[in-house]
Amino acid sequence: MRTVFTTCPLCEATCGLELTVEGDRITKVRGDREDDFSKGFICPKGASLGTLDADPDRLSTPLIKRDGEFQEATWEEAFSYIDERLEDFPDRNSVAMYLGNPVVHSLAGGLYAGPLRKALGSRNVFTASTVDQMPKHVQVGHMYGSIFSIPVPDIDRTDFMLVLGADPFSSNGSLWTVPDVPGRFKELQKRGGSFVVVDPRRSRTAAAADQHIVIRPGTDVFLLLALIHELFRQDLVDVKDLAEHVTDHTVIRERVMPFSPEAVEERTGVEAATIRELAQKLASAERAAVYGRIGTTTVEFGTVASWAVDTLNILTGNLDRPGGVMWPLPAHSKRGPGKGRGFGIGRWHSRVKGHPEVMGEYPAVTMVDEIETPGEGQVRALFTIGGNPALSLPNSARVNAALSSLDFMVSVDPYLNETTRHADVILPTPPPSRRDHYDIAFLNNSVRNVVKYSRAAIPLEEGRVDETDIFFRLATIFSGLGPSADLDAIAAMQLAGLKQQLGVDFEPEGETREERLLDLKLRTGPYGVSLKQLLDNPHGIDLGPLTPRLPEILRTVSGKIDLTPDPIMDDLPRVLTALETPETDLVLVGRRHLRTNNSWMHNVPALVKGKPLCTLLVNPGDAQRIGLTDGKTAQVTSRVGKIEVLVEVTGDIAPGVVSMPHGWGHDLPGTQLTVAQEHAGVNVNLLTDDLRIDPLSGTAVLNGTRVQVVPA
Ligand SMILES: Nc1nc2c(c(=O)[nH]1)N[C@H]1C(S)=C(S)[C@@H](COP(=O)(O)OP(=O)(O)OC[C@H]3O[C@@H](n4cnc5c(=O)[nH]c(N)nc54)[C@H](O)[C@@H]3O)O[C@H]1N2
Ligand SMILES: Nc1nc2c(c(=O)[nH]1)N[C@H]1C(S)=C(S)[C@@H](COP(=O)(O)OP(=O)(O)OC[C@H]3O[C@@H](n4cnc5c(=O)[nH]c(N)nc54)[C@H](O)[C@@H]3O)O[C@H]1N2
Ligand code: SF4
Ligand SMILES: [Mo]
Repeated sequence: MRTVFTTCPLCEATCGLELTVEGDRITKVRGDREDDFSKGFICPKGASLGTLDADPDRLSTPLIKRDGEFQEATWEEAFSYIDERLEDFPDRNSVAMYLGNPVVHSLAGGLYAGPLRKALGSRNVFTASTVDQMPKHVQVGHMYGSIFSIPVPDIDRTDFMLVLGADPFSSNGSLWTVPDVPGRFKELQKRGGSFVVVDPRRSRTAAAADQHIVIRPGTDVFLLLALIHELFRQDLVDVKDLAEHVTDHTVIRERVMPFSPEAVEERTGVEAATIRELAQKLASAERAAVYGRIGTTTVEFGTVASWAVDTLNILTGNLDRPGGVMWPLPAHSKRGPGKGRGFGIGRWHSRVKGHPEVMGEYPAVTMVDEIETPGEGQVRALFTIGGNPALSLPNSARVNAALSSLDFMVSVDPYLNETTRHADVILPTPPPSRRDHYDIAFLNNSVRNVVKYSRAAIPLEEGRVDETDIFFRLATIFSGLGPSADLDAIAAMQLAGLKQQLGVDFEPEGETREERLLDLKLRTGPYGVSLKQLLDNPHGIDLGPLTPRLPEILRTVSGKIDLTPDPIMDDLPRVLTALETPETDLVLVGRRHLRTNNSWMHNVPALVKGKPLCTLLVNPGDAQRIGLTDGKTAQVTSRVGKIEVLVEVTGDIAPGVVSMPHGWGHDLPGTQLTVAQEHAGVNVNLLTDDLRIDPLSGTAVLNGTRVQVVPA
């Protein structure tokens, strides 16, 4: 029996875990109380890591589909087969790649997802970002010059927080790495601070808040613009120390003129007086932070709403200031200021619908167009890497049909699920316990500067291939080096090149290629920590509270924060048109439950037991009007589809709104998910509309889908 300290890889909170390991099994999981950052916090998902890890449905060997049947294969066979089959697709754009959420949670993804995309050399790259946070990347790209410069609420030092379209008590934070969200909000209240939640549903976060403002879905943009309007009207704008770093802020006043509290009152369902008070609260707080998530990004005006969130933080002088919103500084990041090249989209456009490229990818919703539409450059092969587009993308029926029409498909994924059943080759990734962990992505969003590295808790079995090696191997295949190139030699060459580029003369240390690369990044990073130091500190190293980063962080050409980027300003007329278009239909929104993780953790018995989680929340008034009964089934219809789902009547959801979680619908044939199949639920994305996007970022509209509901 051994005790191993590691980091939970399941969500963005990055909690420290204390694992008890017996033989090749995790027999107990606890929150690591000595982890300086998470201080022992753990949620039901983290607590079930042992079961997830040992899930008998996990694949352990590659599968190759021959004559419609999956057969076990060796790794050599699988890689050779992929290499051979790729010869059928000389046009690289006919090979697409879809990268999903878990890619951001692994060292493999952090180090090699970029090179993998590059090696493929196809313009048809899609990721879960465009069903999620892409508006935020685009907005910060335009304002600060770099897509990853997303400021995070400094919750531990703030006095007031405004949370829109997020339920961090359930999601544990997103684009905001903040272990123990409930504890930190409680601390905020204890020291006399308060927080307000804007949500059409009384979420767990809304229930704990000092004030819950119920809003009509998809209308946060109007509320946010009205708040900006009020700051100007009441003369509450005060950019404080930001003055020297921002372009002229007074011009914003003109831009938001049409969006008075009175003008947006009806459309948002939020009373003008409430909006005025909220503006005062925000401006009068000593230190305040505005935070918007899924309900502000996967909507029609995601980019403008994201701009408005940061603009509120700037106009109240709360950007880059303790207790406001701040930029973390990861230990592996490059030291010092970089070149100000600015940011733009549309370096190339998608073949079928002419969507501009954003961050080198196209909107995930257009993947089906590229697969379905004949002609030169038509996508005929697909690599899915840690993604389940068959459930996670809007208009899933169309997605599934498109996936089944492909000539060749490869999935890098531990499960035979709704997506990978369409594959010709599945390359299974090892369970979490068998891999080294370092959070490349989330240290960028962390509420404290921390750093931690953990080696695999249990050694990888003989004959298994690590995910880092799968990515690296695929990259060499894409690069034309064949299925058996010498990865060590290539990595050594790359490391030498990087050393030269960074002008270092020390030899990076570590047992693996990835460790040596990480050591090089860390030692040349802003704190100069080494891999060895991290290995000596299994609970992580605290590098202190966030510190101001202006102007060093800016990458705009002007060297200033662009407060009024043209693409965003040019979208305001569209916002105004929408404001003037009344909307009375019943609309559908999403939600998350603490015991779920998108589509792929419903195979863990402890997480799906009890009351069904996949229900349609309906307000009692609506239920009565429509004739729906709690515990009975409703038929829900949208432009794209029709489903039947269990009804839960509750006053927690606003009138005129129904809510359903995503990631369910595990009753499709050809999968191997024993537990999930018994708790199948229904796929909400059979209703969401693939034609609705935020054009500035290509992000799908997943909240505010018009639906008709009747008793089934
Ligand atoms: N209606 C609606 N739809 C939504 C959302 C919503 O709010 N409403 N949310 C959207 C959001 S925010 C997101 S991020 C997307 C997620 O969309 P996806 O990323 O497409 O889907 P996931 O459900 O996260 O699926 C993850 C896949 O990775 C596999 N996997 C698990 N662990 C690993 C691993 O270690 N390595 C590899 N290679 N694979 C692994 C799983 O088996 C699964 O197939 O869904 C989006 N879809
Ligand atoms: N337990 C759990 N944790 C997760 C995940 C999970 O599936 N389960 N997924 C992870 C992923 S990939 C992500 S991206 C994050 C997302 O993290 P969050 O953004 O915190 O996600 P949600 O819990 O879906 O919260 C969104 C809230 O927005 C509300 N909402 C819907 N539409 C609107 C609207 O138009 N306006 C407003 N103001 N509110 C609206 C919903 O009612 C819901 O309460 O969570 C991550 N963490
Ligand atoms: S909150 Fe997230 S990181 Fe923490 S234990 Fe739960 S799933 Fe893991
Ligand atoms: Mo996400």
